[in-house]
Amino acid sequence: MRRPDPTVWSERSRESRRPGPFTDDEMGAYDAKGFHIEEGLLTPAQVQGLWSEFDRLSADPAVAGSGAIVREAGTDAVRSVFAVHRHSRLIDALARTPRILNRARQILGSEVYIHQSRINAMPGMVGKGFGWHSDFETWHAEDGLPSPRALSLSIALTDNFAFNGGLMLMPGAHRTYVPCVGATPDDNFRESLTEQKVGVPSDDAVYDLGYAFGIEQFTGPAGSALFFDSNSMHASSNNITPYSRANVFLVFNSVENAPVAPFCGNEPRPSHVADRDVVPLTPLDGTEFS
Ligand code: 6CS
Ligand code: FE
Repeated sequence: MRRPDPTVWSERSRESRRPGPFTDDEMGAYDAKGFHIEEGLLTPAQVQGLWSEFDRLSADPAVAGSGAIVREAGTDAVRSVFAVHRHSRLIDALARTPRILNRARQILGSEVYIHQSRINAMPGMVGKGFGWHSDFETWHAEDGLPSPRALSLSIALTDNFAFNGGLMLMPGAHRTYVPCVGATPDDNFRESLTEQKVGVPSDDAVYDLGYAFGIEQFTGPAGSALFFDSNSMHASSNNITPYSRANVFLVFNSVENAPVAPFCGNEPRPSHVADRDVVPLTPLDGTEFS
């Protein structure tokens, strides 16, 4: 179905347009493609700080006890750590850094909060990819977000190459919403975060979108950033190289897009995967994320 919603919400009406860090050209490109890539959003030192947090959180029994650690099927290797903004003051500060927070506000045209955060480790040799999907499909059906007024920021914690699972996106496909047939199993997240089988587009839909829009890939040195619309069609392949592809993801949702009852009819997902506490993020008091 054609997306009825805008992509850049601050353009809804000129007077509501939010100035912000993105230039008009960058906003135009984001509107058309559904994503924006830039190198050097973070310095190597800042990346190192996040990497240390990942190490700490991955080994923290309290984090594991909360269910926030997802391991690769059949191994002990960490696939994802969720709710990292809740367990790490440094990652909370990253989300509130003005030059990052204001980018999300500019695109979403409102105050924002974190719907979900995670570090996807994509470990070398054993990191499994993510099949083609729209995050919004899940966040609408299983978390109850009414519209795609949300975006993800993915920051590379290791060099992202074409060969070690770099995230692929179909430029422009975010304007098509692919309904997924079938009922959502209860507690689907217990399987979907390791391998998503439900709520993914049919092969025919992937063929149609792939041939219509093509594929681009987020690659770049550690510290590079990808901002992408919640309804972008994206995927990543298995990582059979020795080089892990670890990225931190912050999902900014508009405070005007608060979750309601999940549209699939199931109970809401747990807070470490979908935070239902809609409190606008306050910017750090001018101090840069250290
Ligand atoms: O279900 C979710 O929220 C997660 N699933 C995928 C495949 N991407 C977004 C998110 O991490
Ligand atoms: Fe995703």
